[in-house]
Amino acid sequence: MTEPQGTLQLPPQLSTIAPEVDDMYYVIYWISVVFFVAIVGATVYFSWKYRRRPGHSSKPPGHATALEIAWTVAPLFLLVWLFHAGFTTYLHGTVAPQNARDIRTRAMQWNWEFEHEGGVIDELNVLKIPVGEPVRIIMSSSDVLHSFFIPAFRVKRDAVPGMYTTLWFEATELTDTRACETDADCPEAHMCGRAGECVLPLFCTEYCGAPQGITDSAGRNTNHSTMLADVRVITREAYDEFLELGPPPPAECEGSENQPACWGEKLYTSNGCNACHSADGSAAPGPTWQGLWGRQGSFVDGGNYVADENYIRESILQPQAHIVTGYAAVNMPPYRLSDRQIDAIIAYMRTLSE
Ligand code: HEC
Ligand SMILES: [Cu+2]
Repeated sequence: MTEPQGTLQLPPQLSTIAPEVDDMYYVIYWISVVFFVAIVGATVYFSWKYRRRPGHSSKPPGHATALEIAWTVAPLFLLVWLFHAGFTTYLHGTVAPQNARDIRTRAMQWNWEFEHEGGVIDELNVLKIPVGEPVRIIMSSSDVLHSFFIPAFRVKRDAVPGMYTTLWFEATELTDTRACETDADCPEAHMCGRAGECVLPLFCTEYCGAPQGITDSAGRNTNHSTMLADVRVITREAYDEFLELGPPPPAECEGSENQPACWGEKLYTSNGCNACHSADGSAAPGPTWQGLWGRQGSFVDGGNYVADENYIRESILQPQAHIVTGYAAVNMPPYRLSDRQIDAIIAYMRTLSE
């Protein structure tokens, strides 16, 4: 596999549409160079040829209709052709192929959230995509105008509050995820991502943020120029596995002695379970999770249960299947969590029953 090379002006072409976009760019670039040289050259030449000299007086030229028509019509053809070629490329980048994988993308100050098929929501600011498959990005914004830009793919479009915008691309190369400490350790057009591995950068190119260097209480950036996401092009197999298993445990839980429970506790708050379930036995709209694991209970429509793995799994995915006695007044919404995430929640619940 040869590394696609960038040029002095443009980064390497890592998507199927990149060559088409670059060709268009170079056509316009060279047309501009040719006209620039011709016009400036003629100006300089005529200024010298018809400079003021003693014994020469000006002889104003007459009117050359044929010449005037020629230099009006010739650029017209050129411009119409340029419009046609540019618009065709634009349409290629806009209309996604039928078999494209959908990724819902939510832009917010100052993060990117990606939701894949089946409702799998990845870690914030991490975009995983399969190589060699068209991917459609369906964007929305929850606050202000943002703009989605991946230079190596030559795609860019605004994320607008109150409407959906889409774009699509097909990545042609796996991301070289070698370990890194700074961007300089990574190949051309890559940056050193949050996991200490090289990734492709996804920028927000809209000025959507506060002044430099302001961070919120959680230490997150609140500055649009650092509203960066890591793009990782992975194999189809790895992508399918990701869709099935969901996102991996968060990095903060690495090295924790009960990693699944640590992850489960994070999911408890990040999914808002804590709004209805307490972890310490205190009263809440839903049953407390303290002592839930292994507890015996009854349903409003009769029947008893013991809270085991299958029961908890069903309670999360289809909460309305069985209603716990005493809790018929509040409806728990169904959650789309992966098996691994449910396992993590169960691991956390178990720590509340010890
Ligand atoms: C809007 C409030 C609400 C939210 C949010 C909520 N639940 Fe519930 N949950 C309930 C109520 C009410 C019940 C009891 C009625 C029932 O069985 O549906 C319940 C029941 C359960 C049960 C069975 C408890 C028992 O005592 O048998 C489990 C397990 C559960 N929820 C897990 C979760 C998880 C995991 C989340 C977050 C991903 C969550 N819930 C979010 C309201 C909520
Ligand atoms: Cu932004």
